[in-house]
Amino acid sequence: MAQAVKDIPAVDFLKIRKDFSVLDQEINGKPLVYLDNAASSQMPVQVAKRIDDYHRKEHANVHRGIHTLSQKATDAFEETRKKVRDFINADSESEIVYTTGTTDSINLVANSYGGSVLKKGDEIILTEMEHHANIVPWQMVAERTGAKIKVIPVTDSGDLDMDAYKSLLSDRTKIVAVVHVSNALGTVNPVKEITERAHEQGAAVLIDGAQSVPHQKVDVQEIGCDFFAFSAHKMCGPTGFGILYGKKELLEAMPPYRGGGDMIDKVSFEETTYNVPPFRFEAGTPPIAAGIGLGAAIDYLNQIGMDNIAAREQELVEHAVSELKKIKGLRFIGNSDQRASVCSFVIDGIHATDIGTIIDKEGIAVRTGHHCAQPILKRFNVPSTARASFSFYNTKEEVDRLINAIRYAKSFFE
Ligand code: C6P
Repeated sequence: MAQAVKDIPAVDFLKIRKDFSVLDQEINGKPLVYLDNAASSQMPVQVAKRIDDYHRKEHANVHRGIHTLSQKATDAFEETRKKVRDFINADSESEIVYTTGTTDSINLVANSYGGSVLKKGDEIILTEMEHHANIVPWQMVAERTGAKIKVIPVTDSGDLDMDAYKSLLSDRTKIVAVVHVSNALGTVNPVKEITERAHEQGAAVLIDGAQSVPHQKVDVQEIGCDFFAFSAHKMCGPTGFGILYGKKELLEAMPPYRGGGDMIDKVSFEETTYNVPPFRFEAGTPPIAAGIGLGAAIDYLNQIGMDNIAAREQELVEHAVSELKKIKGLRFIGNSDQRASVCSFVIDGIHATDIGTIIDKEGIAVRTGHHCAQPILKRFNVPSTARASFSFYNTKEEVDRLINAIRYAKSFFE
């Protein structure tokens, strides 16, 4: 992911920032500095307008009506599937399943794939840095099937211990589920290598891409993974919508996860047969407007270019790291060389919540807490961290305001 700052082409990010009207406001009497992008990114006016237009002019249910308005809504909704296919370089649209977000995507795989292949004594490999969304669904299916969970440990720098991973793999391993970019540490994991090793043992691989897809070019065929999950609301799109990529042959062999309308072929009280993927996994009326919104978000990101976005965010995070390092008593939780746009830290003698509360009064929004990743905080022996997470629409001046506000917060405790 790391890209030299000098490689950034002439993209006018200050002009782009004007698309995000939400940023143009005061919080507690100070200009807002929004550095909680890992929790949810902001939406540009182009995406908001597309969703609004749909509601005003195109709304009807999808996949059901032969009437023109329903056809129009269906076409717009299905257009997103093609955009997602191209955005992550999937082989076909039928590999793109609509879900309500990363959490839903992982639950789908754990229940449908995990529930049908796992047997007593089989093993699922996770990492110590997983978000709860990539832990709890596996614990639930492990309990049901008798499978066991093994965990790849994390080194002091916040990297995966790849030697430990290799020694955990065996012919008992059936699934490896790994986060691409850690929301709590910022570490970018070597998902291609992880996938290759797992495949050597015949295990399937799921990548949690919630924090990678918004920040870098992702190519699922290049990674080689079997499943890949992400959420629209972290990539300039709306809440309530997400994607599960799954290899065609795996999706075709998987049983449905939820029952209802749209996921069936024929229904009778004697026997029900199911639709083909991806529709087999999409029961009920979907979040149509949100799906169309994701399509508009992808158009928006493509217009800027994912490589430009990655380079811009790398510049911001490098500036933040070098300035944060100068603050006495500040310790990074996660200090990998392979870091994406997240800085997670603690400061001696100050609770993270106090940092967050004081700097909020200065208009600065960061997340504090366990970031829904309690095991990795336990690994580093801290109950919570303060986390600044960056997007391409942030500025160096905003990073400087963060640094000043942290120094100000610190002064209360000296
Ligand atoms: N992390 C954060 O502040 P959903 O809620 O389904 O859109 O995404 C869940 C999820 C899964 N994996 C990773 C790596 C994530 O970062 C998240 C969401 C947010 O870090 C909210 S807890």
